[in-house]
Amino acid sequence: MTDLDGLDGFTIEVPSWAYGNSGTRFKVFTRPGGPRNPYEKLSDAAQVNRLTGLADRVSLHIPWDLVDDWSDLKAHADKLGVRIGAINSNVFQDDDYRLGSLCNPDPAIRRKAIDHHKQCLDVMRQTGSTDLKIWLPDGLNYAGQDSLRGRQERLAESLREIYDASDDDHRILLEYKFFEPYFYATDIPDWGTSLLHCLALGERATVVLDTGHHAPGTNIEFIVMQLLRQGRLGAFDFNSRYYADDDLIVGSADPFQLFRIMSEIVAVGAHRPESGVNFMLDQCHNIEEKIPGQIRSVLNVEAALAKALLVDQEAIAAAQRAGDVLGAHQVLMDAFETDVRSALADRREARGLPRDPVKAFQASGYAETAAAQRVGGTQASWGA
Ligand code: LRH
Ligand code: MN
Repeated sequence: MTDLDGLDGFTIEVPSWAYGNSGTRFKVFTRPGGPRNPYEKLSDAAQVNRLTGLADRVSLHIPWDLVDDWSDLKAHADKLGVRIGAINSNVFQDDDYRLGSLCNPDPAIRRKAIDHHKQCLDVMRQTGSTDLKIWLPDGLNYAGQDSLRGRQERLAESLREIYDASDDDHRILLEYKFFEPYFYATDIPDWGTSLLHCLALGERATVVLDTGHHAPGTNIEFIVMQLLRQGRLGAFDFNSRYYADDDLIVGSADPFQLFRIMSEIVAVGAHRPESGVNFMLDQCHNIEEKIPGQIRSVLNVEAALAKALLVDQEAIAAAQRAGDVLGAHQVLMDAFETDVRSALADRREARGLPRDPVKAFQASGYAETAAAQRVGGTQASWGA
C-alpha cells in the first residue's frame, strides 16, 4: 500500500478535436499524417491510452465527428481499447446562431438549436455515451442589444426541453465561460449561472469547469470545492492559459494551480471513479506534435494528482485547527515540491507500460506510418 494507490482506476478523457489541425484566427497550421476522419482521430487518441494506461475514453464533437454508422465507429473504438465518451454539441459555427442559439430571440432558431441537442442525445444512445456536454457561445456585444433577463428565461426553457428529452442514465454537463466569442455579456459566464440552471433542471444536470474559462486571478480551486459541496461538479475541461482561452497543455502554464485543484479533489475523494467527476482534456496543439502533446497532458494531470495524494491530511488539518498559518501551508508545499516522476515511471513499468511514454511514442514510428498512409483526403481541422 503506497500513497500512489489512490491513482488506481483514475482515468482521463481525451478530446477528438485535439488530434486534428487547430490554430488561432491568424493561422491553422497543418502537418503530414493528420487524421482525416473520426476513425483516424480515435486511432491517434488510442496511442495515448496504449502508452499511459490513463486515457480510455475519447470525447466526440457533433458535427465534426459525424459518421454514417455509429456501431461501426464503436466497434473500431472497442478494437483500439477505448470508449466513446462525452458527446459535445456545437451551436457556434452556423450563421443562424449569430444572435444566439438556445437564448436566441427567434423561436425558430431556438427550435433548431434544441433539435441539434436532441440529435446529440440520439448519437449518445448509439455510442453508449452518457454525458451530453453543452457549451453555448451565446452572448452580446453591446449593452441593450437584447434583454439579459429575457435570454435567461429562453435558456431555462430550452434547457428544460433538452433535459426532459434525455434518458435516465444521461447527464447534462453545462459549461460556462466568462467571455468569447462575445464581449459585453455571456449568457452562461460563470459557475454560479451554470449551477443555477442545473439546480432548476434536476439531479442529472451538472457543471463543467473548463480551467481556461475564468477571469485572470480567479481562485479556481475555490469553485471546485464549492461545486463539490453542492454535488454538482460533473466534469473538468483541463487545459492551461496565460491570458484567455488559450487551450494549452494542462499544467504547462501553472502546475501549482493544477495541484491546488487536485488537492481539493483528493480532500473529498472525488478522484475516485465512483465520484462521477469526468476528468477531461479540452486542448488544441497548434504548433506541437499532437499525440505527444496529449501524452504530456495526461501525465501532467496524473503527476498533479499523485502530489495531491501525498498531502498529509492529518498534519494539515491539525495545523489549520491550531491556526498555524505557515505550518499548514508548508504541509501543502511539501507535497507539491515532491518529485513524483520516478515513482510514476516505476508504477508504469510495474504495469507493463513504458517509463517514458513520450519517448516510447517517438520510437514507435506511429507518426511516420500515419504520414505515409494518410495521403489524400482532407485533414480534420478545428471547425471542419
Ligand atoms: C469552448 C470549449 C468547449 C468546446 C470547445 C472545443 O471554448 O471550451 O468546451 O466545445 O471549446
Ligand atoms: Mn471546454
